[in-house]
Amino acid sequence: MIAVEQPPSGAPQSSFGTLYTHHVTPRVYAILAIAGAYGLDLNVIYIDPKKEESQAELLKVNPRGQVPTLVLNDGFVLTECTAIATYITSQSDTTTLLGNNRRDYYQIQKWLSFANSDLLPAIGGMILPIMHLDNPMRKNRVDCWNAFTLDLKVLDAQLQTTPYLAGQTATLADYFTVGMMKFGVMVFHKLIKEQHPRVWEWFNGVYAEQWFKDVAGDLPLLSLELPDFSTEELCGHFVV
Ligand SMILES: N[C@@H](CCC(=O)N[C@@H](CS)C(=O)NCC(=O)O)C(=O)O
Repeated sequence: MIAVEQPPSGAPQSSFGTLYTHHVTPRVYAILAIAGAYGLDLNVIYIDPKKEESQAELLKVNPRGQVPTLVLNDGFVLTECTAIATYITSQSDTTTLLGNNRRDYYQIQKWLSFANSDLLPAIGGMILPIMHLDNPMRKNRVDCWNAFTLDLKVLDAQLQTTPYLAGQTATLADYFTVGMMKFGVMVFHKLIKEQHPRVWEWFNGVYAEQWFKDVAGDLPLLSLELPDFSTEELCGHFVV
């Protein structure tokens, strides 16, 4: 028998913020359950992605148009389900759900990342087609192109507001993201430089830190003949 541990109660009872979600999304179950168990007064807005007006409401707070999105009452916006789940859980200062020590905490972060970026896409990729539902996963290069260009806009919007992703100083978020972007920049440097000069400036500034560059290596900017990734014609031809 599997014993399911109940989250302890005792969190503050004040109005907390608004959570945007879809009616069915596995990314939100734990967030809503823990918020409920901790008595957080969360206003939940169910977005219907098929309805333009509804989706427009979400786009006002998250240009990526994704759920979950958490908006606190002071206007602070948090996206990414793992960050939201951790934030909601940490509202109880007696919680045991974040482990007993720092090692536990980082193991928990590992499992959140694993479940979100490996497990769920694998399950969705199998089940959604069976249910004849649109598969929002990155199924071909057109999808990836659309996601990438939108992600650049999200980075740009943040970097217009703060010098680094999480504020005034460089953090793990910057080095981690720059590392993730290396090969994208090597191939799409022209686009980034022309359309997102602020992202280009930030990327190069972070990459230039000698201790980072020593590990990440040189950054050759390639001149490749690229297809027009945005064209519909690619659908079906270049499935990856
Ligand atoms: N990286 C985001 C992904 C969120 C995400 O893809 N949410 C889905 C619903 S579970 C969504 O909003 N899909 C619509 C879209 O990508 O346009 C996270 O981990 O929270």
